[in-house]
Amino acid sequence: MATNRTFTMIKPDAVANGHIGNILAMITNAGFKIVSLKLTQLTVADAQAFYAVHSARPFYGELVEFMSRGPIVAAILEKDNAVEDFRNLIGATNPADAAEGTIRKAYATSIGENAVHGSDSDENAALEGAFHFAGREQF
Ligand code: 3AN
Repeated sequence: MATNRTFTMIKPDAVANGHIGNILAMITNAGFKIVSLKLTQLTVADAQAFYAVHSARPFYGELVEFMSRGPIVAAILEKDNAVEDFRNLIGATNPADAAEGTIRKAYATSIGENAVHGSDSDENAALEGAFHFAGREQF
């Protein structure tokens, strides 16, 4: 996958709270093009695999339970400097530290339930996008 792509999920908290439309608007208004998009739900096994890198962290069980408890929106986004620019758009992991104008400042409720995921590297963006989308679903 090209390095101008990143991967995001609108997490179960933000979907349940009715924020899909507003979050997608913030994403497209910031200049990202949506190249893949779906409403889906992670199984417990999916969430364990997706967050395997965090398996030794104390919050892993809570994170897996949260991420599999309801529907999410998965998307691949395209923009120059996509990974870094999207991390700036979503804001700090803890919404208490997130800057004004960021998605987490607007919609996250806690460090665990923080509304959106954004890939942290080009390599992970490619892996995470491929986790959710077949090649024919990437435009
Ligand atoms: P980010 O999502 O900003 O990249 P990571 O990669 O450190 O943050 O953490 C992945 C996810 O794990 C977060 N989005 C959040 O849902 C959860 N998480 C991170 N830190 C904590 C924590 N201290 N307590 C509970 N959940 C956490």
